Amino acid sequence: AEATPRRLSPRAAASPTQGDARWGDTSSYGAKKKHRVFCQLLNGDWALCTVLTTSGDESVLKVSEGKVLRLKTESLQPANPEILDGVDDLMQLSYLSEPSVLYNLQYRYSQDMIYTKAGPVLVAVNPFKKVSLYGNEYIDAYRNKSMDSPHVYAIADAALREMKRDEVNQSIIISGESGAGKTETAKIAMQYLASLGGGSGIEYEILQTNPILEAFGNAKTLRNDNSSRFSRVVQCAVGERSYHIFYQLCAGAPASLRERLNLKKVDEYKYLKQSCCYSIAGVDDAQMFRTVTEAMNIVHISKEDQENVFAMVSAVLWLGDVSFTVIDNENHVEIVVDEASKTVAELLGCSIEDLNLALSKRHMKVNNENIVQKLTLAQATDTRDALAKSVYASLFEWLVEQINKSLSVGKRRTGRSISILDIYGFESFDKNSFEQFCINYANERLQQHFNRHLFKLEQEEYVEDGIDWAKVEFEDNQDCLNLFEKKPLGLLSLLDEESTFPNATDLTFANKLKQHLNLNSCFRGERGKSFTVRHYAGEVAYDTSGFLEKNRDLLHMDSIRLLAKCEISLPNMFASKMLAQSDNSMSVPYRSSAADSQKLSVAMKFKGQLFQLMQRLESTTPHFIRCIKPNNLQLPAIYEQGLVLQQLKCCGVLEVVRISRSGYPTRMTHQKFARRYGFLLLEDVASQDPLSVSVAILHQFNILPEMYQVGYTKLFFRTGQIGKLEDTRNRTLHGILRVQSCFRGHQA
Ligand code: AOV
Ligand code: MG
Repeated sequence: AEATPRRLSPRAAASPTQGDARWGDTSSYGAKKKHRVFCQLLNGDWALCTVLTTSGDESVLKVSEGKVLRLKTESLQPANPEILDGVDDLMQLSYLSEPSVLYNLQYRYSQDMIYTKAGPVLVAVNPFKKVSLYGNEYIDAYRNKSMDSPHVYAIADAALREMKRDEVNQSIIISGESGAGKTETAKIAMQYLASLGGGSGIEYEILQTNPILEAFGNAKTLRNDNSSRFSRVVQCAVGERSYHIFYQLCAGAPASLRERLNLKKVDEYKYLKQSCCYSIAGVDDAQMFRTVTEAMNIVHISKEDQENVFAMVSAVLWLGDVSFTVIDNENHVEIVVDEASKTVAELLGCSIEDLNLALSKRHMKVNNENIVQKLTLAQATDTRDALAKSVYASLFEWLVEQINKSLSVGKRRTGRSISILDIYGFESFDKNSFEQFCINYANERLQQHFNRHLFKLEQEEYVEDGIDWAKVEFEDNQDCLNLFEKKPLGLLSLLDEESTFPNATDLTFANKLKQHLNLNSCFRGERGKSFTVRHYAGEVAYDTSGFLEKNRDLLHMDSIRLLAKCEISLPNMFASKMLAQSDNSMSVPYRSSAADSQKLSVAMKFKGQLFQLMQRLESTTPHFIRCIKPNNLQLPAIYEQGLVLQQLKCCGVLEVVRISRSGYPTRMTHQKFARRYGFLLLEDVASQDPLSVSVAILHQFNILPEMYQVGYTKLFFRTGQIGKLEDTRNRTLHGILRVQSCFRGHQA
């Protein structure tokens, strides 16, 4: 409400829409009386208002009832005509500026229409409350096409139809930031597909995997009470929790199991204690434990395997409590023989001596000679934590494998699939580390996939309608991908090279990057340990602190050998798998003399997995869903424009819009165009065919030849063109109405 004249905020000033012809001809826009325009308030939000008067370079605006503002006319952005309020596809907007897009999404959101299309992409704004858009009635309506407003169901349905029609595998790619609703959306898509089975059979079993995967793979974070996570066993920030299953097991295990696994209360474990957070509002962990075990029964994980799984969960918790005593004046250590170490040894099925050996010594081969190095307290603690992490990671992998096996046993397979990908989106924080580096690299790859797909779709439509395709420009992000992937002078190769030098530090790494990459247009060296990458979604400054350490993430051979020795089947199996992985580490075997773990670096593994994923996706027809988090409070009915805008950019939604803008985003059949605007013509065209009428309209209104193309069935327009015609049409209609009412006035 405290709107006063102001300059554009830095955020708005930096936006790609300002003065950018590709976004529509906003620069030539002059505020006319009664026009609807957007003005920017003090808090940076855009408000829809009406022009009362314009004089000189200033306009007087009505912002709301009784609220009037005087602003520089050039700071205003045009708004779309009222008939376009709340359209269900952003592509239908005549002005596609940032305020227009934000307004349209907000308009729909306030009416619980959380889904909107942006061309081929579905945008989903998290309602943070139950919305009545789901369930069998809706599923049926989308299946028999009696409903066609944008929806996850519509996407799942399209995937299904196209899979059958084209006999091609499909994928539904869901992205967005933490808490935006990716996992919920994935579940809604699964629900639609599962309903095909009529609520039983394999589809039902697939749905039942959700509670299991969430128990072992999700945790409470500050941004999301049910966040899909991947590494947080040994470290957890205040106010967050580790994986749900730890709390569920401690709260819900029956007495006999509790005794066998020697379970304590959650606040007695070091790993869980550090965050001072043990419960989630509205969630009953004991009840969830029963849900999880029930789900495990349904997907045929045997009671024995379940017990083994929980034994590993307990072992991980107890590992955190294993402590060390210093045995000499060089700070070398041995494990303390107490309840913690005894319990771990028992649960894993090894001896205390073996556990001690693995955690307090390191065996190395130097110049073909075996030597044993004693570990310091810090090294031993790291080794212990690395073991806990890898046991948990192996456990998760094993569970996924079991579930996949059990679901495919004896089941008929058609050979076609729909994959649902729930993947973290582009991240840009105040401080960005190795995690953001990997995530953003993955998103850069996905963005390329997305662009190419979009490009193909557009091309097909243009070719089909016989228009000149060469005039459409697309930007590619290949340069940024090269910056990451080029050998030997790309970010990933340089990181790996530096990771193999025992004396390298984060600073030497940063300097190396600056030395080799400073001429790359997507790269900029910063002071000290930082560098900036120009991503498709904007620039991100990375701090190299911890990069080398995180990239090495060594699990020492001693730990793997320990697991291999264990008598219990699970750890044993984990170890043989890790050994197999390290044996065929074809690329970049670690030459480091500091540790003889023949192991791929984290970045290389990540790249390998990403390539596998991309390969799989390339062979599918993709469907894209972009989830948006409208506020950070996880509360309903709060729509923060700045937050939404930033995500629209990061999710590539504004980019889709921009890409489409560089083509001919507005399409209208000859018939519809002639019907809608034909009456504006001065000459009589009643007898002419729609195409001739259309051409006459284009001429009369001086629409420049480069602003449109005439296809076989449709007219294709650059942005903003239809908006102009609509304005004229409205003015003319208003004129006619005025004349009519005047006429009626005279009659009276
Ligand atoms: P995420 O998967 O994108 O975050 P979730 O799917 O877990 O986010 O959604 C976060 C929360 O938002 C859920 O627990 C719900 O309370 C709410 N929510 C999301 N979508 C809907 C919906 N369609 N209807 C009602 N509530 C919804 V992360 O895994 O943290 O990146 O790592
Ligand atoms: Mg998630």
